[in-house]
Amino acid sequence: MEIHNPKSKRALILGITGQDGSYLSELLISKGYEVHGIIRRSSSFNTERIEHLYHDPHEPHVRLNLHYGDLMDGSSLRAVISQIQPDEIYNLGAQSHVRVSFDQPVYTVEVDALGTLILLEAIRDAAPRARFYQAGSSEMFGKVREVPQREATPFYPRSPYGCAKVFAHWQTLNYREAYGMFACNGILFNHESPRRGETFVTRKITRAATRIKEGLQEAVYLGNLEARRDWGYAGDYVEAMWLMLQQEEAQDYVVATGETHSVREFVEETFGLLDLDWKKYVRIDPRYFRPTEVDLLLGDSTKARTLLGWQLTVSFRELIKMMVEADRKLARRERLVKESSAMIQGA
Ligand code: NAP
Ligand code: G4F
Repeated sequence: MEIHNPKSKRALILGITGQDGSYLSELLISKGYEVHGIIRRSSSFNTERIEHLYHDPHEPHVRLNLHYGDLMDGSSLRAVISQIQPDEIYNLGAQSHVRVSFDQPVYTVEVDALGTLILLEAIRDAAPRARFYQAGSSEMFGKVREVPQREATPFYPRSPYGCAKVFAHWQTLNYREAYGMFACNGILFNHESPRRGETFVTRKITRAATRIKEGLQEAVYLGNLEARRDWGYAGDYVEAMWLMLQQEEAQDYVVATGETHSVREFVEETFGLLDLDWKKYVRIDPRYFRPTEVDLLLGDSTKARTLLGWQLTVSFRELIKMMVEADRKLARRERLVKESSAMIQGA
């Protein structure tokens, strides 16, 4: 199987400020790519996860190039794509929180479903030969029709977010078949890291447990502890995205660990690493339950492992340890800042 020489290839990333965008940028830069990203204007900085990769564009060693744009704004996307002429385009941009999608269903569908279509149209118009990656989700399997879930498993989405991702999946596939575009869907199961957004359950747990350990917080409020997820490490998953775009033929792939664990197990493991009895600190709040839940996710990534040669490097327990260690450092810093400001006030 031929792997194209990535030297001096140009990539454009939508969602570059998010968890996956930051890991993917690091990966592509390490492979010698010229990386471009679309960012949204916000009233305060939202580029914390990629600050370490950013260099002054007037310096010769510039590695990361940022452009203002939005998935809802086709003209800005078309202009950037037309100017850059990327070899590869990764659509990681989304309102990605499932619970929030019940509160903002129309907005979520606009960005995640319609936004993908707007982007596909811009690519078809301005750079039809660019290779395209669409960030699909195991949330599309929803009320699962078979266990484990694989590429051929029928979708049964259980949230506005899941429905929007199903639309984007089929549009991507349709652009591949209708216009011969090199467009791939990655059907990625949950993947986490120390850079995970703080309102997703894994990070919420590691952040809370380490703050409790440092005396900064007394309890954490969670929803459904019985839901089961197939959790992997984000750094491994962006490698799969890249591999998909290096193949001779565009296809869709499931990316998963093949292990499933409950939220309760995640809690037990996290608090256990900190020598804390989780039952003393975890409270249940109905606010965090969803109108419809995805009870069980377990992926079969045989195709990705066989055709892409994709491999996992971080296990469930190693992932939790990595997140706990990073959040412990953060909590220690927070405690020190709090203590020194108390000392200054008392002086
Ligand atoms: P994330 O941390 O929430 O990042 C989402 C990114 O999308 C952010 O950069 C955000 O920008 C950007 N974005 C939001 N609305 C946008 C818009 N209207 N136009 C352009 N960009 C917009 O998500 P993630 O965990 O990295 O996930 C990356 C992608 O994979 C998402 O599409 C997600 O749905 C999908 N996915 C994630 C997982 C997972 O477990 N992490 C699993 C399956 C699929 P701001 O910083 O400006 O908000
Ligand atoms: O961490 P979560 O919010 O992730 P969820 O809903 O599985 O979605 C994530 O993974 C998808 C892939 O399957 C992505 F497509 C999506 O973008 C996102 O990255 O919730 C995981 C589970 C759920 O069953 C939820 O009900 O944890 C349960 N949970 C229990 N208490 C909680 C909480 N979830 C959150 N966010 N907050 C809680 O307090």
